[in-house]
Amino acid sequence: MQDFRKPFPALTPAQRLHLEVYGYVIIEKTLSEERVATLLDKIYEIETYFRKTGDYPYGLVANAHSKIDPNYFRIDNLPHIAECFFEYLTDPYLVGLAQEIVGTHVRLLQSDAHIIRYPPEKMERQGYGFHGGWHAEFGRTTHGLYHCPFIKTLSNLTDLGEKDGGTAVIVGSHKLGGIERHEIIEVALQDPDRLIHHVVAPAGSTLLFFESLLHSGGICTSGKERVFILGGYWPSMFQPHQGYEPNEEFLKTIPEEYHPVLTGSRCFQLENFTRELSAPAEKFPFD
Ligand SMILES: O=C(O)CCC(=O)C(=O)O
Ligand SMILES: [Fe+2]
Repeated sequence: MQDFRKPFPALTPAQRLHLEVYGYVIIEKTLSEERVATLLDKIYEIETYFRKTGDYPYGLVANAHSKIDPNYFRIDNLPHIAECFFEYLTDPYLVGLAQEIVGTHVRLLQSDAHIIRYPPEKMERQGYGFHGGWHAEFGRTTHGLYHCPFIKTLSNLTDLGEKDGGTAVIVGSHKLGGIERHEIIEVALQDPDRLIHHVVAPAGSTLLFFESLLHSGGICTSGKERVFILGGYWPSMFQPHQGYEPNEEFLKTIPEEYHPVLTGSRCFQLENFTRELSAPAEKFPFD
């Protein structure tokens, strides 16, 4: 089976420990300024075209999750829409991170890009919308380290300061499968300064998290627009999420080695990617 090479371990020991304890880790500047600019241009170009014509360019199709509100534009199922999206979603380092924390070979189950520009008053009125908490019990532990089948890489394409509404997370909630979600949320809100963390990071950074972690869009009080792109990954033999099926025509145009991550063609021909906490990260980019 042809499959492109990814680093393993992709995380440094300190990054892996952060993820273990909090359920998320932020890796700063995973994307170069040039890649950030290219992604931003493409996402804005699609929005501008849509607002002008009421239609999507590049054969993009809306699914049940897509949004066209004046304050929120979201597009979905992206690998075949533009080269920069394909490169992002199949980036060997990002897929390496996904593979390491799922603990085996992964496939893409969802991909989306978001532009959020709510006025601050509306944001504050709406408050958090914590969700996730996705079956923490499905996780498994190897060498004392937790793996969840469903994980996300979420890269911010705009700089995120304290007031810019970066993703909010309830720290450590990724392992709290035995407690009702609403109870965890209510308790976390009793001491948000300690129990809720927000992404504050320069553009091009990546939030890596377990979907079992309770998370929400942050509350942006600065009025700054937030743009991000993300990939959701899970084991190869799982199905794509509805509306994110791979584009058959596009698959014919790309090298074979990219098929497994887009289609799950490895199915259950899986290896275990399990590490010890102190194992150093493999050098990446490769020599
Ligand atoms: O940062 C956000 O707005 C939340 C994103 C989110 O919920 C997700 O990617 O699953
Ligand atoms: Fe989410």
